[in-house]
Amino acid sequence: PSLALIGAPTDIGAGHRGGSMGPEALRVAGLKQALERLGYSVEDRGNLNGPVNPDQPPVDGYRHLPEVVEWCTSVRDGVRGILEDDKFPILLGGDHCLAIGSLAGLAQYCAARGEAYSVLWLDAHADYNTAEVSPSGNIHGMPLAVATGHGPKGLVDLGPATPFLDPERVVQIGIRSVDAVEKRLVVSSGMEVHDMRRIDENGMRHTMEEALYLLKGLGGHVHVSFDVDFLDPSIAPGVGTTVPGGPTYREAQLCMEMIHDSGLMRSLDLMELNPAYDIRNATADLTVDLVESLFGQQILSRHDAAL
Ligand code: DIR
Ligand code: MN
Ligand code: MN
Ligand code: MN
Repeated sequence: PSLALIGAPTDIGAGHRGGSMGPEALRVAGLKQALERLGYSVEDRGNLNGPVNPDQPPVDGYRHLPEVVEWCTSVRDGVRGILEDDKFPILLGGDHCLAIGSLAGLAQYCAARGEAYSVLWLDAHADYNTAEVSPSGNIHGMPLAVATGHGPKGLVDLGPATPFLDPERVVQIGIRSVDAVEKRLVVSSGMEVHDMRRIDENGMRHTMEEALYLLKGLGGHVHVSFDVDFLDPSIAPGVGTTVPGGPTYREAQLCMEMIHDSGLMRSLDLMELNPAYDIRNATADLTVDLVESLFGQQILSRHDAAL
């Protein structure tokens, strides 16, 4: 199918400033041209608009809640619009709170067609905090809790119903930073969490085989939400919240190649890239490199993209 890029240039949900420059860094790294080289037609819909970051402390456990609601509403409508045009949406973040918007847009689209959807969440963090347990109040640490129904009015009701994501349809890969109380919520959530311990023990290959087998069995649309801090900081310094011990370059490439080969992916978020922390745009370049694998680039044969 044809692909459509849409940028959400904001760091409204993060604790560090600079993620707002992520969409442009991905463009500078040649994301559109790389996908075109793989044979896709790619439309760049430009950037969404939203409120500036007021840089305020949390109120009632949330930083910038009204602004996050505004941004996520426009991301929801932008992503749903791309799906309704029968195109594959690629959201360029922006911090990971915006995934609330892309999941809500996808949920609306799928609900209108009686389809189900599942989520493959590539991240160092579980992103399952609530205001009550979050140590920061930053909403980028909360998107999966919100989508599964645990969060503030204004966000939990962005989809076709509350909740708008079934935790049994969430598979996480790469997790290695979960806050103290968040752990309990994650363990009882019903999400399938492949943390780094499991990747160490079973390897990326078996981890992805299990993850993709589960997603295939669940059926429906599969959304991939890629938080760039999933990657080891030695190869991906350009994020606000690095956590040591992430997937290596080879492990990340294999992960992306296996997602591609499964043929399951129908939409994508590229989140948390922060050029203010990057080194000569290397993390944006790496992200584009990994996206090429996600869309079918292989070392030798390049069989026709299954998408
Ligand atoms: C931490 C950091 N768990 C928090 N979260 C994320 O503030 O809730 N960093 N997602 O990227
Ligand atoms: Mn993260
Ligand atoms: Mn995240
Ligand atoms: Mn490349």
